[in-house]
Parts: sequence; structure tokens; C-alpha cells
Amino acid sequence: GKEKWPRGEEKVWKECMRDVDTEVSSITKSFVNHVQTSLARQPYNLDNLGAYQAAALSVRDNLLVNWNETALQYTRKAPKRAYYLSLEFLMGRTLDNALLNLGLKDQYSQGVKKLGFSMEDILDQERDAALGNGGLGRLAACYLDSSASQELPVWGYGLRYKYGIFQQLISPAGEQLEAPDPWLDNQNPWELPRLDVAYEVRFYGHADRLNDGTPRAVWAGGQEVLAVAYDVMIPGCYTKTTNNLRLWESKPKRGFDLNSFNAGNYEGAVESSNSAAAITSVLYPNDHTSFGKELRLKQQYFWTAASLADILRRFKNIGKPITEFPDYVAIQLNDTHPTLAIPELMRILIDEEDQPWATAWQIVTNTFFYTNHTVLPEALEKWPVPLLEHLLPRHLQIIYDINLLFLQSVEKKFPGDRDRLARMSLIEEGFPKQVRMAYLACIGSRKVNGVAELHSDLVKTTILKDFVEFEGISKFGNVTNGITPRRWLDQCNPELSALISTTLKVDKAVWLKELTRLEELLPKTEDEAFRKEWAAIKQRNKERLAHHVQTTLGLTINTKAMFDVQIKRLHEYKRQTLNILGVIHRYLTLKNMTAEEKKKVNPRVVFFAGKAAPAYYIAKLVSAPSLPLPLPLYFIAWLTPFGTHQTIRLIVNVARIINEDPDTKDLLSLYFLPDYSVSLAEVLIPASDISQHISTAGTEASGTSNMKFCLNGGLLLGTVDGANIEIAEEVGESNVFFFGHLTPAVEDLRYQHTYHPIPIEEKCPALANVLNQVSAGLFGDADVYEPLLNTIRQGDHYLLSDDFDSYIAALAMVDEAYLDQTEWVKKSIRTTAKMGKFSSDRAINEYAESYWNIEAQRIA
Ligand code: 73E
Repeated sequence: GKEKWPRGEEKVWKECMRDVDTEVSSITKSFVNHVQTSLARQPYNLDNLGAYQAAALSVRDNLLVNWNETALQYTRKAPKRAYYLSLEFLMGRTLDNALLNLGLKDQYSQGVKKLGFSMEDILDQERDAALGNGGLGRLAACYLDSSASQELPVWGYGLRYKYGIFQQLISPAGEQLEAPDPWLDNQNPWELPRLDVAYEVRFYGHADRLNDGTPRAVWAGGQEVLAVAYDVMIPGCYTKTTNNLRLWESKPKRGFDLNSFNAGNYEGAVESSNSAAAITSVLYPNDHTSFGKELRLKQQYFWTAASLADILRRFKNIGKPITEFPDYVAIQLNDTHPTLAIPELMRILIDEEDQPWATAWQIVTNTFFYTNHTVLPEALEKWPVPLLEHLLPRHLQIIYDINLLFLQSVEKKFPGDRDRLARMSLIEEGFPKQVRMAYLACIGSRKVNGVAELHSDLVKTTILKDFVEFEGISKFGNVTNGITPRRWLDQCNPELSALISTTLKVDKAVWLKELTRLEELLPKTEDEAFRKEWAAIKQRNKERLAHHVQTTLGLTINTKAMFDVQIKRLHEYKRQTLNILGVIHRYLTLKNMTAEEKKKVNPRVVFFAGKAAPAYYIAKLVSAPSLPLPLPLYFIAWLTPFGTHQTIRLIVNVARIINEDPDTKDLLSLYFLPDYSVSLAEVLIPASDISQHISTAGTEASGTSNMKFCLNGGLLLGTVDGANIEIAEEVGESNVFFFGHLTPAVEDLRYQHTYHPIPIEEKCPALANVLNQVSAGLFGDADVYEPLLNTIRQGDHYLLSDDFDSYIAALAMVDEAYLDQTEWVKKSIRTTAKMGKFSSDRAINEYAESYWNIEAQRIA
């Protein structure tokens, strides 16, 4: 039917439009005002997207006031500030978060209702800002929220990618297809273009040492591009403090080469403008792999150079001598991606500020802090020396100089230890030689940390062992990751948040910033009415998820079943394959059961979501039309989706069979939800009964979704890895389901796989049977899966065959525990109650106190 216009109450619309002084709230007025002015739209036929934009602009006005006051106060008081350099900020949506942090959600909801809109529909119009791959990028976003909420003077610096993480489509055959994510297409009301804040960044050219008794050199020639700032406001929770996230966009310094144009070379004239814009065009979608691509290195330098120039300019405004730089500035390096900031600051101090080498190095090593996020060898960044020499000739000189002095000091402490020098050199020998970025980040920083206890120990005993021996243990620490309870409880699970406030008899403004107060829920485990309410909320969250899947995918989900969830990037080490093979095992077991036996089985719905890294994505996006045909063989191999792509395909095809099997479908069903995102996580996490974090021990540095599930009362099934260990320490081992070999066993097991392999039929008959059923074509496409199955039969680097039996046993324990619903709900309450430690407020305060030495600033 035709919609009636205007929506909502006509009187309210009219009064807002005439701006007469009535009882209509200022919120409604500002909303209508933006419809008429900023959007230049007819108020009477506004759609949901327009309403979202008007609401966003109106909220933005509120934020702007606070943001300006915060900036002004930081400038006036000039406290020491910290800067978080991250190539990824996985922010998700902003409107709901801003409304909650401002404490204006109820008022806005009522306001838009009067105008005929539902807040839920409006919020749903917003596109995710998905400028990140996974945990590392989402951690950066949580840390910004916590910094502002804790009133700490912290700014983020990143890149304004035109395209975020690709959109994932799943073909009917189960193949992952990637589409670009043009997230800025509808305009982004949350960013403020700062065309006045721009820096020139140089690439290529030549570097000539002055050889005048100083370490100076002149770097000239090459290409210069412009970095333009876009600011994103970061509101704290119930505070005026509104910090800044500054994202750089690349632009050609001159849009157009007039000489070439006049010479009739139109293509040549726009070429430089194309290559400059390419730098910030797309986020690299491969996490845990270092690709060595020139464009990625350009991104890293472009971003670090612009950020440092900006930080230095701000420091100079204070008017202090450059030697006091570290008293005013701390820079956190989020993994090794911004490591070029170290030679870049050396370059500025030496070549532009004319400082002696030792002074410059002193400043640098008191300014930077380095967080390592992974010990997987394939993720450790190394850049080929020839590439660096070509793109950043001066920086390569500086890196060689740093290395020379460093190795001299190592030689002094360990005379004659040639092996040690080779191991510790910043330059790895080989063809080509490569720069080891983790080593450079380590020696150029004041402190180094890992992201969970186990991981930090592994950093100290494996990849940076020699550096601990040389520099002393006190330089190396741990800051266990955290998550913001604003987004990951209050926003995604409003009913649970409300129940907690009522139960604790304290406003959420208090406990959301003092999360250990959740412990006060503990006595409530013995309160039956409370348990009922707790369980009812979980049930409604499951129904909300089911409704979402129904409306987006047209699938009907059994909400009476246990919801079992594994959502994260697809990666061999995270072992989604173990999970799907476990599902197949369950299916085969059910198929062999009598009707009587089946009656004792609790129904289970298994959810997967996650993106696999497309190795050829960038190539496809940038140069798809010009691929040479026919393709050489090695190229086809490279394009063939492998490993994780086959796992997705297996999941989809297993789902197709078992969801239709009348023998089992009431007891087991399986869904792969496409295009996993922050917003989808916000629906999935509160609905989970059990979630899986099943990496091979020692491979998942921390994990952060484990914390999100537990905070929402979902129980954890996992390996003894990363932050799972600390979660268990907090909630008690009886409230988590652990399985699998421990970290110290992994090396030996891998050795056995290589040198004393045992046939899988012997070693793990249950797993062998599952693999054979897949090979036999039970789920179709048998030959497609053979390479994947063979990685388990031979080599088995991630030890699926070693952990399978204990995994199946752990799943059975989950089933058993779920049968006793009273006890299960108690576990659920206890889990939430003990999650206080994992607030990102705790983590950010550790950085502020023990690393950066910065203090909270009250914005009056
Ligand atoms: O365990 C997670 C950790 O919780 C780890 O795998 C992830 O970082 C999270 C936050 O600390 C991570 N991402 C990357 N390395 N570790 C990475 C590597 C290269 C490119 C992009 C991301």
C-alpha cells in the first residue's frame, strides 16, 4: 500500500519546520533542521536512509562541541599524549555507540518515533566502517573507546581506505567470492575532511650523505604525494572527552601533469594522479601473511611519515627543545606495520633537525612502544632490501647504520659469537636480503609487549629470545587484551545490560566503567527467579538471531536448540576444519542411533562465519582485465582457492546435506553465515550458548571474541591457548571446556609427524573414518577436498589428528552439561560475573601507566 506522508505526527513536523518555541524537544528540531538544510530534502517524504543521515548529523553536532573542547584543553595544558599507530581500525557502526556514550539514546528514540521512524530501522541503515581484518583492527577500535572513556589524551592514526575489507559472497557451490566494499558511497557523516591539514610524502629518489662530519644526508628527487587528514570523533562513555582518530588519504601533489597533457599524452598526464590515489585505495585483506608487495610498503611509509610530521608539528607548537620529545609524546606501534616510523623519526632528527646520532637514537628509543600480535613465522614482516633501497633509499641507509651500531654492541657483550650476530642482525642474509621488521621494532622501542600471558612468554622465549638476553628482561612485558563493554555488552545486549543495572542497583554509567563490579552478580546464581530472567534473555537473543537469519537469508532456525558458534577469520591455525570434521562425526553418530537413543540427544545448531584471505584479491582488483591468457601453470595454482577456501566449501556442502536429512535434522543443523562483520557479531555473540576457540596451542596470541562471548554469558569450548587460559583462571576451570595438547607438546608432536608418522587409521580411527566418508563423496565434490584432507593425513602441521579425540570428548561434555539447565545457567552467570578483567579499560590503563606515562585529563 501507499505510505501516508508525513510519517509520524504532522503537528510535530510542522512545529519543527517553523522552529516555533514549543514543547518539541531540541533533538527533534535539530533532526528536522538537518533534513531541510544539510540534506536538502523534503521532510514529508524522508526514507530510512535519509532519517539515518539526519540523525547522524544531529548527533555529530553534539560530538563536535565536546571534540572541540577536548582538543582545546589538550592544546592549552599540553599534557604528554599517546598516539596509537594502526593500519587497521575495525570500527563497525557509529550511531548507536555515539548515542549510548552520550547518554542520548532514549531521547533520540522518542524523538524519531514522533516523526514516524523506529530507531532500530534507522540504526540498521548504517554501513560498517570495516577498515580492518579481524582481532588486531577491532582491538584498536576498543582501545580508542576506552582511551576516551578513561579521559586519556590518546589519538589514533590510520589510513582512510576507500575500500574496507571485501564483502564476502558464498556461491551455491560454497565458493567464497569477493566483492569490493565501497563503504563511502553514501557519504560518511562521521568524518571531518581537514583539507587544511596536509603533508608531502616522498618516495624513490636518491639519498646522498653529506660526509661533512655529521650523519646527515640529503634525500631528493622521486615522487611526492600529498597526505590529507580526515578526522573521526571518538566519544568517551559518559564524559565530555571526545578524542580523535586521524585517517590519511593520499592525493597527487599536482592533480595533473600539464606538460604531458600539452604534449598530447593524456594517459601519461593522469598517471601520477592514479598512482598517488592508489596508496589508500584498499585495505590489504590478508592477515597473518607478509606479502612483500610494493604498494603495501608504500601504505606503511605514507601513513607513518604523515603521522610523524603531524605529531612533530604539534610538539613544536609547545615550544620545547626537541630532546624533550619523549616527555610529551609516546607512540604505540600496533604490530610491526608502522615500524618505518623508527627510521623516519631518525631521518627527521638527523637530516632536518641536525641532531647527533646518539641524541636522535636516545629520543627514538624513548618514544616508541611495540606490541607484537603473533608468533606465526609467515606473519613476521620482512621487507626485501632492494625494494627498500628503491622506494626509501635514505631509510635503508639509516637501517644499515642502526644495524652496524647495534651489532657492535652485541659483539661487545658476547665477543666472538658469530652465530648470535647472524641471528640478531636486522638484515637476514639470502637472495634477496631482507629487513626483519620485528627486530627493528624491538631495538627501536622503549618497551615490547605481547597480548596475553602465554603469548608474551612465547615472544620472550622464541622470536625475541636473543633480544631478551641482550637487552634484559625488564624491557619485555605483557598487556592482556581487552574489549569495550560498551559495544560488547551494553550496545549488543541491551536486555542483559538492563538486568545487570537493576541487580547491581547502580546505573550502568558506573559499572560499565568499573567492570569488576559484575562480581556482585555471583550471589544471584542461587536466585531462581534471577536465573529464569537470565535464561529468558539468552532465549530472546537467540530468537533475535533467528529472525535476522530468516529475514536476510530466508532460513528457519530451531531456537530450541543449543547454539554453538565459531566466528573468526578463516585460518588453518584456528582450525575451523577441526570443527566441521567434528560436526560430521556427530552426524555419522546420529545416523547410527536408534530412535530411543536419539531421544536423549539435545538438539544443536552450529554456526560458522568468517572470511578467508583471498591471495589474489589485490591482483584481481587492480589488474584483472590485463591477465595474460592462457595463464601459465604456476599462476593457475596461485589462483586456485586452497585450504581455508576448501573448508568453507566443505562447511556449506555438509550443511546442504545434513540440514535436509530427515533422520537428523531436528537434532543437528549447520549454517555458514556469509559476510561476517562487526555488526553481525553484535547479533551472534549474545545468542551463543557455547563458542569455539580451538587453535593449536601456542598459535592464537590472545583472541578477543572469546572475551565477548563470555561477557555475554556464553560458555567457552577451547584449547589451552591465548587468553582462553586467563579466562579460565578468572571464571574457574569448571566453567570452561578445555581440550587438546598443551603448548610445550606441540614441537615434539610436529617432529613426530615429520620423522615418525603413524598412519591416521592407527592413530585416530574416528578421524580417519570421517575423512574417508568425505573422500567417498558423502558431501559431493570428493576430489575438491582431497588436498585439504591430505594436509591432515600427512604432515598435519596444526595437529588435528592429535587433538581430535579429546575434542570429541569435550563436545560430549558440553552436551552433558547442557542437559542440566539449572547448572548451565549458573555457569553462564558466573562467567559473565568474572569477566571484569577483560575490559579494555583495564588494558588501556596498563598501557597509560606502565608504558606511556600519561595521565587522565578532565574536560570541564
Ligand atoms: O590472537 C589475535 C589477537 O587477539 C591475533 O591473531 C591478532 O591480533 C589480535 C589482537 O591482539 C593478529 N592479527 C594479526 N596478527 N595477530 C595480523 C597480522 C598481519 C596483518 C593483519 C593482522
